[in-house]
Amino acid sequence: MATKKSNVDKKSLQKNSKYAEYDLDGDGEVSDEEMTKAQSLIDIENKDKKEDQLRQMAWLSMISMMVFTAFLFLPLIGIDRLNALAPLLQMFYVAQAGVVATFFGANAYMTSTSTTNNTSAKK
Ligand SMILES: [Ca+2]
Repeated sequence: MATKKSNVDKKSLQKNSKYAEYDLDGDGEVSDEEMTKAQSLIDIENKDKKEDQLRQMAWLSMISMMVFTAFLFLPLIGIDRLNALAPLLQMFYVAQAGVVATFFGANAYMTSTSTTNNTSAKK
């Protein structure tokens, strides 16, 4: 009776489980500590991907402003068309600069909060 109960208490992963890779020390058991470690690794990877994406957006905004400005100086675009599009162009520059400014502002804010957290954790 006691052996039957211990069999019910013992849990195992299904065959070819995607969680089997979280057995980091290879002892055949996925411990709570390994699951926590794996979760924090996933969180770090996701945060890294998110930061990469934000950086790419900021670069794209800066490059698009430069390319667009260079494009406007080409003789392909008539002065009358430029005058007609002036309000749209102003909006474009403000929006792109807003993306870049938000990126730098958010970065500065996150850096200051993480520095504050680190210094308060050391105390
Ligand atoms: Ca293990």
